[in-house]
Amino acid sequence: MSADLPPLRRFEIPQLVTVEKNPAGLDVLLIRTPEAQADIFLHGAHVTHFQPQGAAPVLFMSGASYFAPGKPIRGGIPVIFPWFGGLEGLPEAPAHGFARTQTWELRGVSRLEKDVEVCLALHSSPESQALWPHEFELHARILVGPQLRWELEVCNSSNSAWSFEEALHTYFAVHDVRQVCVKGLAETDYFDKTDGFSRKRQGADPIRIASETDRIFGDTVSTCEVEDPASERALTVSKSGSKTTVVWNPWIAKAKAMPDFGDDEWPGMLCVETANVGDNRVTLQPGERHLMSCTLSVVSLPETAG
Ligand code: TA6
Repeated sequence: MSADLPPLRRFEIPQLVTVEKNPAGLDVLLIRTPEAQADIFLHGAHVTHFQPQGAAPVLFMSGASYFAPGKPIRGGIPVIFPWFGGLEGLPEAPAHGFARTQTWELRGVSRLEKDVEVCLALHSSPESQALWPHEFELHARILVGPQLRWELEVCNSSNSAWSFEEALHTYFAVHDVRQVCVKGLAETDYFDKTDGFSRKRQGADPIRIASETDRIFGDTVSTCEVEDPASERALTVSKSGSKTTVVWNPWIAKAKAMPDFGDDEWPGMLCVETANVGDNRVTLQPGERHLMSCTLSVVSLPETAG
């Protein structure tokens, strides 16, 4: 789907950014600065690792993840476009769209004051149009520094309007999901995928995880916070251009059912996803663009107390 990649080494920044091939032959940028570390695969524009200086890794990565053409990486921040979940009317379509399994084109790597900026792009192709018959351009801008900021711009490069769903499907690393809570979604309606997508309402209390949890919260622009007392930190995700937040943990049975996820890995992760899904899907007129972003931060828990 992408043109031949230019020689990637020209994007390297001495002492800060190198471009390697992982054992499966996928190209990956290794960012190592005084402020933070991150790994970004061109496969799916996938951030698989983010660790601010002085903090533990922020993102969960499954030890059983595939790293292969056409297969999604399990963990980090999968990029979901142009549909979330299954594609209505095409049961054989890949779950969560095709953006996460295509090779994105590396457009630029720059050193800013405290960040490294990485820009990537993905354009429609005959393969994508066989699944989703629209012309589009995706532009990713990822800032790696004390925080991680992910900007996804969707452009309608066709001459007719179309609608899409999207998500930055962030897998947070937690000490034990049974001991964390999620703040920011109080008094918010959600669809409960574990209960036939029935519509429910989160009460005043933070979300706690005590079983398989798969909730699609609509019409919310809130910043969310994953409080992880055992790690003495909170992970926050603030967002723009997004009206949906998804909270997911597979728990025991679903973990066992995923071949690219270890049976005993579910306590160590929690997804809090920045999205536009269902009634929050976005419609673009010809030539229109839409920007969604999320910013991930680590805060030591005493600072968030009260
Ligand atoms: O975002 C939650 C969810 O839709 C879950 O229902 C589960 O399917 C998860 O995404 C992972 O999906 P994947 O296609 O990556 O296995």
